[in-house]
Amino acid sequence: MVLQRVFRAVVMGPPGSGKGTISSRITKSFGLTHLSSGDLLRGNIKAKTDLGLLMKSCIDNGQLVPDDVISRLILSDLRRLENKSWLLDGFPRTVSQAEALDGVYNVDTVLNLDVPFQTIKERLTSRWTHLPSGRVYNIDFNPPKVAGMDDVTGEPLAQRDDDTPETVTRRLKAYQTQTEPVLEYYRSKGILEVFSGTETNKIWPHIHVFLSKKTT
Ligand code: G5P
Ligand code: MG
Repeated sequence: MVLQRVFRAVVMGPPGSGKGTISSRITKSFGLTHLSSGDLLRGNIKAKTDLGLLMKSCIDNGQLVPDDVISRLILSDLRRLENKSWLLDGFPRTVSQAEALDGVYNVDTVLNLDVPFQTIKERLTSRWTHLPSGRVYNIDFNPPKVAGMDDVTGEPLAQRDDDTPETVTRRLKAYQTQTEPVLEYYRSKGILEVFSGTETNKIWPHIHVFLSKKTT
């Protein structure tokens, strides 16, 4: 589908709720540019930039990185996407980040993936990621064609350092205390759309119908 106007969306949801998985389906179907704050930070860690080295322990411990750091990073990337439609994944994650985004751009819609915490814990320990692109796999749900290798590049997959059971628990806590208030923020603006479920394949058709209507 070709978008008829510039469309700006945010996908929210707890760690492991399927934001990355849904984002790749949205970009394939609707042609938005996907920007993931987590992928951006992991890219910096991999490239051993000053910022990456500074933020690594924060991320490995399951804590959020400081608001000003991530806001600056994302907003400067968005500047490159002037007049393009985009989908933000993992940003904003605090009310202060949402306010920073609001100061510069109008967001058309916020999709919230409402997936129970119990479902999430099981998923994350069996996740494998192609770090350069952010493509995600799961041993049970969407295994790669060749075990341990990315479908597109054939490069090796890795497990994220923050996918251990203890760190996942800390990430879920950070989500409850710091990110859930962002849902209220967008609800009060009338742009929050909630999609509840335990399976991405069942949530996806609802998102597809919703976005098809929204983007025409
Ligand atoms: P990230 O990278 O933003 P999280 O914790 O928000 O990380 P995460 O872990 O990337 O989110 P996701 O994208 O929501 O999860 O989920 P996913 O990867 O698509 O799916 C998870 C797994 O489940 C995959 O293996 C997938 O294949 C599988 N799966 C999907 N659907 C199904 C299904 O229906 N069934 C089954 N069985 N499996 C399924 O952030 C990381 C860190 O970066 C920092 C923080 O430190 C954060 O902890 N950070 C920020 N800090 C401050 N502010 C920000 N804005 C920040 N952004 C990132
Ligand atoms: Mg993700």
